[in-house]
Amino acid sequence: MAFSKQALAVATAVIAVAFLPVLASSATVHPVGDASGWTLGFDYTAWSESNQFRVGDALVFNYDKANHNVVEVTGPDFRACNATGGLGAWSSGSDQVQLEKPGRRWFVCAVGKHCQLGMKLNVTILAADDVPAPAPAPAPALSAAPSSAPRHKSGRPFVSKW
Ligand SMILES: *[C@@H]1O[C@H](CO)[C@@H](O)[C@H](O)[C@H]1NC(C)=O
Ligand SMILES: *[C@@H]1O[C@H](CO)[C@@H](O)[C@H](O)[C@H]1NC(C)=O
Ligand SMILES: [Cu+2]
Repeated sequence: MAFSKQALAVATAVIAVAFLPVLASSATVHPVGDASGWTLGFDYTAWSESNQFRVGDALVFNYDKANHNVVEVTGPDFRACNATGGLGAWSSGSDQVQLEKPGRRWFVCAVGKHCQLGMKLNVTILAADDVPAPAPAPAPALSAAPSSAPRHKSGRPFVSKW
């Protein structure tokens, strides 16, 4: 019965590792535009590209509600800055938008020419367990020199003397 116990242990370990990224990752609330918020004169394309959005995360649009709003549109309407057929609209000045599904979503400000001036954001939402490019495990069979393996030169923690 030693074999089946071992098999069970292996299966348990495999299941634990398979669920680790899900357990380790927590939902992130992304403040759109960071400290700038949702406003004119900000590059939301660059902001979007520098963030990673996952199912379960949320966007928060913070803005002056006297001057701006948030309207969700389709991809073509996003390109055309056409907010008339909006899929959703927010105007509280602090709007949290939950990202429930993987895929793309498009948001614009529908005030005046703000969208044409750059108040437009699209995000690509990844599946919650879609781990981007994990570091490949080293191939143990190929290491001919076991004790002279190169050591990390950086990342050594600074140890302060008390
Ligand atoms: C959305 O953003 C990406 C870059 O983040 C861009 O390549 C794409 O053209 C944008 N527009 C639409 C309609 O998806
Ligand atoms: C704007 O979008 C709506 C709905 O998507 C569409 O019916 C309308 O024709 C569009 N207007 C323009 C000017 O593209
Ligand atoms: Cu605006």
